[in-house]
Amino acid sequence: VHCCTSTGCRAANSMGVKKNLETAVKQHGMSDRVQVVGVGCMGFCGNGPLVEIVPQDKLYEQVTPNDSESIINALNGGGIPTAPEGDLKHPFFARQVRIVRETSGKIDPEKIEEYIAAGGYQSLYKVIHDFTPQQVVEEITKSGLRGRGGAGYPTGLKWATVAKMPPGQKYVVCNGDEGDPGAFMDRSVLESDPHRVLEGMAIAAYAVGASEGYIYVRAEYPLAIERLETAIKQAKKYGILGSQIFESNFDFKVSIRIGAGAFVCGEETALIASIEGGRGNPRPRPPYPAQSGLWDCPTLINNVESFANIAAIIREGAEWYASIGTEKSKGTKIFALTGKVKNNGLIEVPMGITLREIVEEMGGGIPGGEVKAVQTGGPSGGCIPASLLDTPVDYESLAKVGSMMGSGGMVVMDKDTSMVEVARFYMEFCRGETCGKCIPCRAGTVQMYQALTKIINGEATELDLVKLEELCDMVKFTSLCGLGQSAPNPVLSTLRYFREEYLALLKQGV
Ligand code: FMN
Repeated sequence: VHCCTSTGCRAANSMGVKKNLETAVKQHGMSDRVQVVGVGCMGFCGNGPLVEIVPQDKLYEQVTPNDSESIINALNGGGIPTAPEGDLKHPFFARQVRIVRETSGKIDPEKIEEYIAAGGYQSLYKVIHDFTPQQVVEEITKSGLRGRGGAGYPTGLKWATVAKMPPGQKYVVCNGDEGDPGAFMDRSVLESDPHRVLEGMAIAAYAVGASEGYIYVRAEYPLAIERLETAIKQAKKYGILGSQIFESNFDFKVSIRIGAGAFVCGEETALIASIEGGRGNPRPRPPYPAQSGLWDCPTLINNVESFANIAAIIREGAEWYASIGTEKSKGTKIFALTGKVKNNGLIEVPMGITLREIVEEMGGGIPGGEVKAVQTGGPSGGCIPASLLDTPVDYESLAKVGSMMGSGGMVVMDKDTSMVEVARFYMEFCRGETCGKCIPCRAGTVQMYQALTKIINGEATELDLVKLEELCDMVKFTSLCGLGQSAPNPVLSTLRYFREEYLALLKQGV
């Protein structure tokens, strides 16, 4: 009996459900046949707490502690569970292709033995014994994997750059800062399968010649931190992290660094400054972290989901991975599907699937309503109108329609949503999160916020709208880092597709 113990279900008291399931198993005298396992995220977070009966493939949703007894009683051949039964054949589950999340919700994230039993750490063993570091870089390059942290930079190319730097101290850093509103993919991966991320980091370290690594996780993710700590301890005990891994000459140790909840600290140069103990401010690039990063040493920084793809690529081969997705966007992507859509939660889908398939088939559409827009890419992304729902989800197509893949937030909006309010919401976020180091972003986000408020209050004229557009361009092209460079995107995309909503709020005259 699998019971989700990740943050989403925990918030709805899945720990109470698990405790009562355990008691019921004992009371029914089934302890010799039935085991209650606390597993990671199953993905259907909006309908939690979730309980799955394996191997019967039965899913129960919105389970309360009071339902637990009836679930175990039914297993024992008596009665029907009082919790609603879910449908594992629903497109929400059936259309997923699980690579990163292949064992999420299926194993106990606090037990390394379960990860190993599911094939975990075999890829690390394989590269250490059968691959040269250069062959690992070539394999990742051939797979076509691109960074899942937002920008989609080719992972193999980044690894090659760090590998080519002269031997000496190098670092591998995992970016688990995940600050976008509406995004919780990386939290779920860290909570549900911490060893998968550690394995990816260790393979990367072997490939680029690093012996030390850091995982930067935001303090708002206490369960992810706790499970990572446990995972690191267990891996050390098994000789999988530390010195002479798998009795080879390869050493790799990993430490956790806890962020204090600043969105800008997810930007790679700010993240490096934060790990070094300084203020999390970005700096101009070049030099890129791959050339000069942590303590001026070559540093490989990848996102949680990027690292979590690595073990499967090594196990199944680059060609297999490259056969999934589109010509330029390979593999799968996890999205946090939220907003007005019926089915809320995490989905892992092949690149190239359309927004319509995600929102209408998997998400079940908007009950009794119509989709007005889908926001992707968080505060750096944009709002895509319903007329473009047939857009394939890949890096290039999303950029073409004025949004971006981003890290995986996907918020569905209905016709009651004011798009000007949406633009102001993201601008309020950026205004609060700007580090203040460069003037365009520090002053620009405040001024854009003020301009949007003036429009919403019905006090702006057409001239104010023109000024807002000029301001967007200025901030976009002159800010120091990606935060400012992309902060105008939600305004620009809503102006592009929903201009009439802005115009309707303007007062006459200049
Ligand atoms: N990348 C992440 O992986 N997680 C984040 O939370 C994150 N936040 C960012 C916030 C800002 C303001 C900016 C400009 C960038 C952010 N990035 C984030 C992107 C990182 O700078 C970097 O590109 C990424 O970690 C590289 O990993 P990847 O190649 O695997 O995507």
